[in-house]
Amino acid sequence: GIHRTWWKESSIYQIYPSSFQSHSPNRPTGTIRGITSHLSYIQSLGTDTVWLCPILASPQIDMGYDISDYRDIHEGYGTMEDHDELIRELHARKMKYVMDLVVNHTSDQHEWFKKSRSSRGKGNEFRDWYIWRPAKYDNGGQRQPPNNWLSYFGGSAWQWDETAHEYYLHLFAPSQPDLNWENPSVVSAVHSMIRFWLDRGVDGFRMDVINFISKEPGLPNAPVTDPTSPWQSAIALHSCGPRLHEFLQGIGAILKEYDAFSVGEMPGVGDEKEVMKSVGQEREELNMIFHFELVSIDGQTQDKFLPRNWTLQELKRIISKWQAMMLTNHGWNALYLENHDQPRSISRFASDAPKYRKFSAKMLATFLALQSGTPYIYQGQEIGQINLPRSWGLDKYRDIETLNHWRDKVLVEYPEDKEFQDRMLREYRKKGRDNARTPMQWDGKSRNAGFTGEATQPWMDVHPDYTEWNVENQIDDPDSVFSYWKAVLALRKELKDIFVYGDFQMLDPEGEESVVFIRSADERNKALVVMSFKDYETEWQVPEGVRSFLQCPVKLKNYEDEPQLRRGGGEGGESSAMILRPFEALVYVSS
Ligand code: TEU
Repeated sequence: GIHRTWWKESSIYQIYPSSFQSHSPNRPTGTIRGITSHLSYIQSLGTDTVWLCPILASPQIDMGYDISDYRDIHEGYGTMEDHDELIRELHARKMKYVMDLVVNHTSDQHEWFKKSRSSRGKGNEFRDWYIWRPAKYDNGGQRQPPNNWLSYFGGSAWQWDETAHEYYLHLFAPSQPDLNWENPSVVSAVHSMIRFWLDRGVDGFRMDVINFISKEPGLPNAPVTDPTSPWQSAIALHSCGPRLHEFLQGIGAILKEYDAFSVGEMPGVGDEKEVMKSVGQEREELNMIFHFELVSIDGQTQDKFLPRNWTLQELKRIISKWQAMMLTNHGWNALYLENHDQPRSISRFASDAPKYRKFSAKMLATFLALQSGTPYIYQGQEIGQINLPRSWGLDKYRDIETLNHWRDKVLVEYPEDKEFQDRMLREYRKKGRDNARTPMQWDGKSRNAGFTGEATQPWMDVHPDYTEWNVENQIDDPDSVFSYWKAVLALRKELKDIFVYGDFQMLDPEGEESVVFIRSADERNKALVVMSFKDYETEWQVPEGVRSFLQCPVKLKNYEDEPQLRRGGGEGGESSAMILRPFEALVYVSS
């Protein structure tokens, strides 16, 4: 059987500190004390581990994923004392605390980088802490970057530095230089920083783009996949390099000493052998990883804002692949549909039309939380928050990824093409990271939804639908999205032999309308989970071996009245089809 442990049974609540809660009425962003004030709320949802996006000192070019001091708290969020208090309060509630570990890169304002860039001389012991390379010169004698790698935030992944006349590598913004993990001093500095936080009470880490820390030696050019650009997506060359597992085991050994938890963010990873090296139980590297196959389903590889048509069949293939992979190899899944980099799941995978929003939210909660794995709920997801209003212009957007895309790509490559520009603006509203970054909607009455004081302009506007969609309205309403999340997370815990530790079987892999799976502990204890992904009525033909479930109690449903079954002509008059209403979700449990 599966090895039992707390982080498999846990549900994790992700907080975006900038947008959660300000403890003071005149702050434009959330604060750590604001977070501490809501721990009972988080616990009442049924989540018992909290992951905070970066809260360390940072110039905030990329919302804290650009750290300038690994041992200090970002001023706008509070102090070290506030942070100690948060940890104390979490532990007093028997909750766990997961910190964001960002060690593929630092901010260019970090002391290490300031020293590194100061000279190329032999005496500069920090020079080799980052990835520096001399320029190349083309036939016309023009200076060129060392290779053709594309940065995630647009343009070349190399930045020319005037001080010592070399380029440095930055897979993200130029203000986020990549650390050189080939240098043992970098590795030991990271290790000691990890210990520093574990000693302060941190229970584990979410590791930012952790598969990027080992790159292909020699940093060769990437193959040309986009002939219209000099810069090419190089993920195969800058991720999962030859020393990745050595580095992960180095970190893993420290985590083991402290019995600490880990989840690695791993864009571009999908190969079973590679995945199992990182999360295979016996390898002691990571407990679980975030993969990107599901959230990449609707975008193109070279540019996520270029839409891609997808089918429900593809979605089911991805789910089945990861469920089977982990269950057969004793790995473990991290389940997510939302985070601070992704649009809201209702808008993306179901429907945010007023008539369907609540059904969609509940259906997706069922879909996420009842798979095998540890579910991550991103702040606001539990009350059904949706993407930015269609009416918002770019002036309300804040994210470097979207704003760079507009400035460096759309305006440069399509300066006259009004139609393309409008199309891209619509795509930002579908996939831009800002969709998930509006402030948390606590109440419907005060001007900033209770996020900060009414006289303060928040760093990002509150979504105008807060008047209706907010925590206060939902917390005591048994029919709310919040109450449904609570119920589904409680059911998962109550029947953990089935929902946490049980097997997974996808039914009807080809069907384009619904997702149906079976979770089972053994022959007697199992559940049938049925979900419609359509905004119209559909019919699901229930296979013979599955029909007996329809006599079992319905443990969860998102429509008030009973499921609509159609009786077949056969003997016994067993039901043979289900009529599913828009975004209907049903959970039958046999035991
Ligand atoms: O994200 C890594 C990552 O792959 C994303 O940048 C992704 O490419 C993009 O969001 C999808 O469009 C992590 C953090 O979660 C993200 O917030 C940071 O910006 C990034 O790393 C750099 O630290």
